[in-house]
Amino acid sequence: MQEIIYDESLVPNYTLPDPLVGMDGSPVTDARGWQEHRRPEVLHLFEEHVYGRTPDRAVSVRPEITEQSASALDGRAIRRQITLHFGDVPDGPAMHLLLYLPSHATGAVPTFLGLNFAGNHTIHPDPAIHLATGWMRPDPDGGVVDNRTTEAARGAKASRWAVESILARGYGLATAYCGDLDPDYDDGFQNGVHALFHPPGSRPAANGWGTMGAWAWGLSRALDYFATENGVGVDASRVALLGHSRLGKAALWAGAQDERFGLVISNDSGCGGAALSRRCFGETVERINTTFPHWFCGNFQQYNHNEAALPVDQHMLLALIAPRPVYVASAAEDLWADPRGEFLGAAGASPVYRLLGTDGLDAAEMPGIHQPITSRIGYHIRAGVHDVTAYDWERYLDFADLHLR
Ligand code: GTR
Repeated sequence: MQEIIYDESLVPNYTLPDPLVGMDGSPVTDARGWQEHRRPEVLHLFEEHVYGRTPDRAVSVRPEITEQSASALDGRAIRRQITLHFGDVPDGPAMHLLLYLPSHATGAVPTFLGLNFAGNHTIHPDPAIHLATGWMRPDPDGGVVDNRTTEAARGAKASRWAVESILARGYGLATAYCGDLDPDYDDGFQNGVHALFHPPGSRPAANGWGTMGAWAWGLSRALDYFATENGVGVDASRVALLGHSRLGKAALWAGAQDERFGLVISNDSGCGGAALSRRCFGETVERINTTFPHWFCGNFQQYNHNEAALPVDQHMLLALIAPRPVYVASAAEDLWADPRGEFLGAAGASPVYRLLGTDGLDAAEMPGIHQPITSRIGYHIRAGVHDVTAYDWERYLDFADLHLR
């Protein structure tokens, strides 16, 4: 296994693939060349080599509103809990969405959408939130017993979800437990939504989707629902996707594939997210593929300790979101996620954003701590550890005010 590098002077020399030069060597010189030729090519490269191909076969989705209240959170919110049942089989996979909307909203509102790690009931102490069902990874914050969540976990992750601030600033918040879509362990792709597409016992091909693909797929199904159910109160043209860490990787992949998402936020997404793989700083491709062999596609394993052979790097994932606003955030003590690599990922996407007529990332150098950049590619690094904090949310709300209103 490669040594873990936490020292800038040990970062190997590398050359990034140019997002604006096609595989055949031809330069991309205008928006049309990007949109019609290079963008599909780059998307295909990420499907083949990194995340795997998301099946395009449609499955039936049956929405069911399981609970709602017009006066949740002391009258501040409208709360809806909606189950999206996938496929026609009874007891098939289902995604349980929790939606809060500002109670003072008139009409559909811009809404943050993000998966959570430990169940909807962990994001706020609100006693009406349904307890998550299904397999759950043990949690350092407690509340998980025998891989099932319990009442003790209610509100345990509330510090990561600035629900009251989001509502006060006129936004909605929608979330679902990532394990509804695919439980986060290597089970040979038998459970979660993979089971809808693969006969029992079969594995996806070497370019088939893994867990990241399943999580991203679910985010798009939530957006489908918001787009078709006008009455639910979400403005589907202004949905800001957000994810922390592994769920930040999934948010970026969802935003790259599905151009309906209006804004995408990566919070400390690191390796396989916003950070450049070629830097080999902190978590590497080899380490992530070893610890989490189910996250990416089989082909990604070829790049273990072999990053230079990748036809892409993560700046090109961010470029796939162009010209839509994207925000990359780092934490100074989160070296595992390579803050500088995340910044350089954002910087590397900038030429595509500029080609498409935006200001891209308006920074020549990596900014200091707590000096947010708010151009079309946004970026900040805050003090502290791998987490989502009130500081991060304030920046995301400011960024959404600027770019999503
Ligand atoms: C780590 C993993 C990271 C990141 C993180 C998280 O164990 O190595 O890539 O995803 O988990 O999701 O918090």
